[in-house]
Amino acid sequence: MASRVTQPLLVLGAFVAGLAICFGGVLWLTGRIQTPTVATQSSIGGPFKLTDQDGKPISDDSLRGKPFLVFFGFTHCPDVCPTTLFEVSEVMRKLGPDADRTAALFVTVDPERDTPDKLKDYLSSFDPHLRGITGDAEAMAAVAKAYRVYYKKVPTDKGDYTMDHTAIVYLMDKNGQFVAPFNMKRTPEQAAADLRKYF
Ligand SMILES: [Cu+2]
Repeated sequence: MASRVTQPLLVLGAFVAGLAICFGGVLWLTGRIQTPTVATQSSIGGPFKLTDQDGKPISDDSLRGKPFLVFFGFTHCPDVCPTTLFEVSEVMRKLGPDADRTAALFVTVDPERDTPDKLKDYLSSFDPHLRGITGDAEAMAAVAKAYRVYYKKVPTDKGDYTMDHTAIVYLMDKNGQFVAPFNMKRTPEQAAADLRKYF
């Protein structure tokens, strides 16, 4: 299977390691990064005005003062997204009451199917601090671009489709500035302790 990658990505080694594409339940890592454009940290992320799983507006402004995690995915994802959301939920659980001092966004790359209702239903299986983010196709394309997230619709056999997408958890600081990819390959305790440093 040809690897499906990607717009110019980042210089950070961690990003290379973190670039995972989820397709048909298979997680694979790829080292095929095209000519890197040098991305400064501040060039990742940025302003957005979208809709959460309750149908309420959510913007970067509304998150000011809290460090937050951002993960792009889609509710029909067979493997990578639910795994990651489970891991993020564990981190939130370890934070206890302090989880209110942070936020975790699950931003859909499949707004066609991931309506607020669908996101709400899906996220009911995970920690309540997770917020599902959707919007129209254009707005989602813009936010994905801002985070340098690659995604692509891939038809499946039955006339259905799945999505390839970048699967990095981004850590943003309380000013909404990108810090680093958030390392999920450690215990929830360690990850929670790391996140606390940005309160
Ligand atoms: Cu996924």
